[in-house]
Amino acid sequence: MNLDAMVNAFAYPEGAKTVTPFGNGHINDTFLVTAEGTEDRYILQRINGYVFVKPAEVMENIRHVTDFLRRKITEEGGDPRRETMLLIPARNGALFVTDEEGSVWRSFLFVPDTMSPDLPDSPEMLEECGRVFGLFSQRLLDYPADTLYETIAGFHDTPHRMEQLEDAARRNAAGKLDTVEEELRFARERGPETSALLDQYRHGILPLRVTHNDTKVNNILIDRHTGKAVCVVDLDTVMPGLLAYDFGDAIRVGASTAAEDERDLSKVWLDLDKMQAFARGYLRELGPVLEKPEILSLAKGAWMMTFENGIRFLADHLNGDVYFKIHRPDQNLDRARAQFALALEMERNMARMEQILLKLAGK
Ligand code: GN1
Ligand code: MG
Repeated sequence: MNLDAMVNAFAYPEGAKTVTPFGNGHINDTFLVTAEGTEDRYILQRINGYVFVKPAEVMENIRHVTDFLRRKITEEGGDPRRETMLLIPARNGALFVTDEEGSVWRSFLFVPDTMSPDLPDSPEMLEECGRVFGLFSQRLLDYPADTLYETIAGFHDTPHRMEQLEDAARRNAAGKLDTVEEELRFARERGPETSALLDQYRHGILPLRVTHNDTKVNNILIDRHTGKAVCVVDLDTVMPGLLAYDFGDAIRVGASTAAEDERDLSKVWLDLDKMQAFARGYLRELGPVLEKPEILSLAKGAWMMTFENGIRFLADHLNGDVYFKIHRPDQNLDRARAQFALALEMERNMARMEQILLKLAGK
C-alpha cells in the first residue's frame, strides 16, 4: 500500500502533507492528514474489505445520509462542518479511491477540538452521548429507511449470528473448541431469546428506522472545551434497522463499569445510573415521538446487542481472529466473556431498565 499515493488521490489543498495513524477502531485503518497552508485536517481511511464486501454501497449510504443531515443541521442553524461528517472527494470527484491491492480508501474532514473517550464516566457526558445519538435518529425519522443499502446482510439479525457461531464451532478452525464449552453453553441456552426483536418487527410492532448500528460511545465526538457532544461518526453501518440496536449498543459500552475486554469479570457490572443518564439524553428528542412498545424495546436492545457482540467475539475466537483486530492472544475470548457477564446483569435488571425508560419518556 502506498500511503503517499492515496494522500495525493484526494482533493486536499496543494502543499506538503504529514500522515499519522489515528484512533482505535476494530475494523478499518485510520490516518490523520495534516496539510501545509490550511488549518483543516483530514481523516484518511482504508475500508476493511473483509468486513465490507460492497464498499461502494457503504459510501453511497454515507453520502446520502450525511447530505440529508447537513441540510437539517443548516436549517436548524447548526454548524454543518462540525455536526456531521463531510466527505472529501477524490481529485477525480469520486467518493472513494481503490488502490493497487483493491482496497478502498475514503476521506473526511477532521473535526478539531474534540475527543472520543472509550468509557465516558461522568453522567453529564453520558447524557450528552445519549442526546447526540437521539438527535441523529430523530433527524433521520423522515428519511426513507428502505432506500438505503443493507451493506452487511443480517448485521443485527441475532439468530443469524447464532448460526454463524454454530458454524464456527463446527469448523473449529483455530482448534479452540474444547476450551470454550462453558461460553458455548451460555450462548446456546439463550438461543430462543435472540429472535425477540425481529419477531416484534415482523409483527408490525416495531418500525423500521434509519439506524447507525455501531453506536459504541467512542463513535461520538465530544467538544474538548464545552463537553457537548458534537457529531456522530463511523457511519459505515448506517442501514435500515431498529432503534433498539442503536440504543442497545450504546448501553452495552456506555453503561458498563468495565472495558469491553475486561478480564476480571468481578468488575463487569451494569451501572443503572449511567444507563439512566444516557437514556435521559437519548429520549429528550425521541421520547415524545416513540410509541410505548418501541420505548420498551430499547431495554431488550441493550441485552440483545450485548449478547450478540458476545457471540460474535466468541465466533471470531473460534475462527482464529479473522474479523476483529486483536492486540493480545485470546482477546476475543476475553471480550466474549465480558459481554456475557454484562448480558447476565442485564437479564437481572431488565424490569428496572424498562421502568427507567418508561418514566423518562413519560409513558
Ligand atoms: C466494530 O469499528 P468499530 O470498532 O467501531 C464492529 C461492531 C462491534 C464493535 C465491537 C462493522 O466496531 O459491530 O460492535 O467492533 N463493527 C463492524 O467493539 O463489525
Ligand atoms: Mg468505530
